Amino acid sequence: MAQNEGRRNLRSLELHVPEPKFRPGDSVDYSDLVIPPAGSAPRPDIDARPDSFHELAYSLVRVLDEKGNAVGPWAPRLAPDLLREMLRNMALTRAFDERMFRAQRQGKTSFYMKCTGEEAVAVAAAYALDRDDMCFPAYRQQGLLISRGWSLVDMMNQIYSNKGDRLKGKQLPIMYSVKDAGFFSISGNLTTQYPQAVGWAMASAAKGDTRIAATWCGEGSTAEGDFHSACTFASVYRAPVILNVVNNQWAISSFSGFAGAESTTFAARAVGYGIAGLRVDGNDILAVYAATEWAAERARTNQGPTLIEHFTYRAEGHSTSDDPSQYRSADESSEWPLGDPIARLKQHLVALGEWDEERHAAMDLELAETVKAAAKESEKNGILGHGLNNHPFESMFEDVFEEMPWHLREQCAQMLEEQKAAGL
Ligand SMILES: Cc1ncc(C[n+]2csc(CCOP(=O)(O)OP(=O)(O)O)c2C)c(N)n1
Ligand SMILES: [Mg+2]
Repeated sequence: MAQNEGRRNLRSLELHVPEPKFRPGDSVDYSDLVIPPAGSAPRPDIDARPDSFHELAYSLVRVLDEKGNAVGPWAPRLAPDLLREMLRNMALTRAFDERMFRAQRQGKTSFYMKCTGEEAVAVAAAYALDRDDMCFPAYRQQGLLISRGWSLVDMMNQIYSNKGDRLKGKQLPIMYSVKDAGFFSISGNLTTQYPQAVGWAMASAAKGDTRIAATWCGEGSTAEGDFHSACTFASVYRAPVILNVVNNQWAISSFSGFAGAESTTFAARAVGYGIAGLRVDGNDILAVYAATEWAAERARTNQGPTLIEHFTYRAEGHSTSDDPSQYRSADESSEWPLGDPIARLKQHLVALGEWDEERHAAMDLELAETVKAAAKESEKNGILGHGLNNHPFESMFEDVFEEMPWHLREQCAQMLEEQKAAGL
C-alpha cells in the first residue's frame, strides 16, 4: 500500500537539495553578490550589547576600498612598518605553501594543504592577538605560526615526518603542535578545537588569568555538533574567546550551501546564541585585524565571546589529494570580487607611498630563497620514503600513556620479533 494512500489530495513532500551556482565549464557571474562599500559598516562600542548590532552579522566589515585606501570607522591606522611586516608574513606563508605543495608532488611528503587566498585571516589575527593568547586553529592557519616567528624548519620537519619531527610522525603532515607559540595541536577531526578553545577560555577566566583564546574552523565545519555545543558554553559563561569561521565557500567538493549558506550567513549563527557576531571581508587584512582587535578587547573586558565570519574564497584545491576542476568552475577564483589579500595590502602600501613594484618583486625572491634554504636544512633530517626508519618502529607505541600498559608492551615486543624474523 502506498504510504500516502487516503491523503491523495495533499501534495507530496519534497526536499530542497542545494546545488552550487557554477560547475566546471560554466562562466561565473557574481553580480547578485551583495558587497557593501568599504567603510560603510558601523563600529559598535566595545561594551555594546550583542543584540544592538545584529545587522553586522549580515553585512560585511570592509576597510580597504577599490583604490587601496583604508576608510571608515574600522580602519585600524597601523604604522607602515607594521603593514609591511604583515605583507611579508602573508607572502612568506604563500611561498611556504608553494614549496611544500611542490615537495608533495616530488614525493617528499604524503600530504599538504595550502591556504592560498586566505592568508589574511591568520596573519591579521597573529597581530591583533597577544603573543600569549592561546590559538586553537584548524589546518589552514599556518599563517599564525609563521607570523609568530616559528621556525620554518621545524614546520617542515613535521611535514616530512623526519628525524627532526617533534611529533615523531604520529600526526598527518601539517597537523602541527607548538606549545611555545600558543598553537594547540591541530586535529584532523573537524571542529574538536571549538569546545577545547571555549574550555580553555573558561579555565583562564576561572583561574583569574588575563589570556584569551581564539579558534578557527571552516564554514563546512559549522555543521558539526561540536560547533554548537561550543557556542552554547561560550554564550552561557561569556567565555573570553573569539570564534572564527573561515567561510572559503567550499568544504572539499561540497559548496557552502550544504552548511547552510543559502539560508543565512555564518555570522548569523551568533544571533541565535546571543553572541556578538561580525561578518568580515576576509581578504581585507585591515578589516580582519580591526575585527579581531575589537573582539579581543571585548573578551579581555569580560564582554564575552565574538563569532567572526571571514568571507573569503579557497583559491586552490582542498589539499594535495583534491582536484577542484572536477566540481567547480575554474573562473570562480579569478573572478572573485574581493580579490587577493596580498595584492590588496600591497595596493594600500603603494597608495600610501610606502611600497613599490621593485621592492615587492625583491621581497618575493628573497622569501622564495628563505623557504628553499629552510627546506634544504629540513631535508637533512630525512624525507618520506627515505626515512621509513626516521623514528624507531617501537616509537609508535610510546608517548600516549605515561607508563606503557602491558598489552601495548606485548604488542610492541611481538612487532619487533616479527620484523626481526622478516629481516627488517
Ligand atoms: C569529523 C570529520 N568529518 C569529516 C572529515 C573529512 N573532512 C576533512 S576536511 C573536510 C572539509 C571541511 O571544510 P571546511 O570546514 O569548510 O574547511 P576548509 O577545508 O574549507 O578550510 C572534510 C569533510 C573530517 N576530517 N572530520
Ligand atoms: Mg570551507
